[in-house]
Amino acid sequence: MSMIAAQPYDYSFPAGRLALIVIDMQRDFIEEGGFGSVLGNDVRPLAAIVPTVRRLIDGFRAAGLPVIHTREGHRSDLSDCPPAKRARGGGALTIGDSGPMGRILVDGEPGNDLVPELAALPGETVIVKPGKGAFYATPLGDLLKAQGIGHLVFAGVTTEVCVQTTMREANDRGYECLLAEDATESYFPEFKAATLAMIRAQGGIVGWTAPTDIIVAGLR
Ligand code: C5J
Repeated sequence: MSMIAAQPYDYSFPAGRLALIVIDMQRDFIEEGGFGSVLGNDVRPLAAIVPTVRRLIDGFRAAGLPVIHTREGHRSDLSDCPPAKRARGGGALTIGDSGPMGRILVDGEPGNDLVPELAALPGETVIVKPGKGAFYATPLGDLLKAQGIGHLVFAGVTTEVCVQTTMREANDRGYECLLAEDATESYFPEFKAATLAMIRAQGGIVGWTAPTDIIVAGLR
């Protein structure tokens, strides 16, 4: 087993059986005019983690380990978007409406693209997900099973919504989950801090956390 110094205690993983899941590093959340900013958020803290996420991705690529990207996106007819989700937010624009980067949170629209610095390489998987969790209504679980992966490192946005939801989904399915502390971000610093704390509380009830540099060093 290989080991990464983490909280609440060291994270062990079998070499070659670890994958990185990068959650929703798409323009909708990170650039002005997307879903995040339409909801009234300041997107700059999320944009600031792009170089750190890139360092983590590069570490996995250099180690020959899988990098899986997700995007939160709906079909253009919104048949996979519950009316309750569409109604939420109360802003001027909502899911499916046309904004400065095309239709908001719709697969195939410019705003749904990953930010260019974090674009998937040919051969890397991109999961388009209609929910906050990446296992719900996607092939992610089958894909991981087929590759024999039981250990997952997480990065991306937002910490307390799509990242945490996916980590909890993964945890319930038996995956050992490690969150890269500085490669995830929230529009609300207090929500990020609380999420990191609750993940690693009670002996790692949802998983582990560690800084990106420590994780990358542990892959070598
Ligand atoms: C949100 C996400 N916050 N990717 N999505 O609606 O966290």
